[in-house]
Amino acid sequence: MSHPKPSPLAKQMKELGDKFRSLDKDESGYLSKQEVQEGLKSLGLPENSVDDFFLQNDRGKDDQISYKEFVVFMSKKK
Ligand SMILES: [Ca+2]
Repeated sequence: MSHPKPSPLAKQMKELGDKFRSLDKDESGYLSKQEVQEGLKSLGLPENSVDDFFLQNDRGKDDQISYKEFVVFMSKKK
C-alpha cells in the first residue's frame, strides 16, 4: 500500500513535534513555565492559565512539560 501523502495522523504528529520544538526555545526537550507561557500566548489562551496548565498537565510534577505530556494536552484540547 502506498500513500502519496502522509496520513492525517502522521501529519498531526509531525505538526505536534514542530510545535513542541518551536516552544522549546533552549532545546532541553522539556517546556519550562516560561516556555509554556509563550506557547499559551501563541495558542490564544490566557497567559495566566500557565499555573492551571501545570496542575493539569505536569504529571511528573517536575515543573517541566515533557513531549509526552504536551501530546496528551494537545490531544485533549480540540
Ligand atoms: Ca525547554
